[in-house]
Amino acid sequence: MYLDSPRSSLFFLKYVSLAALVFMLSSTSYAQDADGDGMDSSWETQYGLNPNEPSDALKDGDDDGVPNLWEFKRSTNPLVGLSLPGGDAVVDGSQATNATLKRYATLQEAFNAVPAVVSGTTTPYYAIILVKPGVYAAGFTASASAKKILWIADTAKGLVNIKPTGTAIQLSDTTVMDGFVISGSAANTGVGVSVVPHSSLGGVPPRIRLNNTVVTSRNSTSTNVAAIVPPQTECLI
Ligand SMILES: [Ca+2]
Ligand SMILES: [Ca+2]
Repeated sequence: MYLDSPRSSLFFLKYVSLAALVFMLSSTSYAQDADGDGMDSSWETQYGLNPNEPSDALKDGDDDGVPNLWEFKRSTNPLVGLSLPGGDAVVDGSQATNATLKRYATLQEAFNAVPAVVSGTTTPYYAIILVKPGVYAAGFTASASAKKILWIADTAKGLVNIKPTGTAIQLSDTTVMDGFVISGSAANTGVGVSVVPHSSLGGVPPRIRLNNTVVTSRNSTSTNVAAIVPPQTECLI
């Protein structure tokens, strides 16, 4: 059904076949992380990353849509585009939610469904959610739970447009979003992307990357202005 999109097809197939293994694809144990970016120094050196530069964690050297940090946490190769981890949930607004299939009608349901930690541990889990094309009338708020999530818009079949009336998205922990259009309704109220650090981060702003993502026509006080707040948050675009 997604065969015209090699990247999303592989992603989807891996999602189906590896869903049962998702909790096993977790933390590879390495000894040292000199720059504190979540990736072990020896792994970074092995794959040509900089073990003394934390900003490479959210970059995507092989352009497969999966940032280096997720490649490390999910034990895939950051230099090979066909080496992809399995997804944890699919959002499809055209179909009813079916938790057994890990398919959800809304972004919030998918956020709520993916795990925050590796099963049976306190180790953070790096989840991946694929979002099918469509106009989504509700975004999501991540304030309730600290979760590290990669959101990938499946743009092969069309636009993935998050278009609610109020604030579209509130992020509170490490997040990468790739391929989205976040736009305002006619009322044009609310912020596009709001960042509120989760209490467990001790006031440290989470790392955020919006890749191939457009935020437009959203602001709480004026019209036709994109808004990402607060501006001091580390945010790679
Ligand atoms: Ca690094
Ligand atoms: Ca990658």
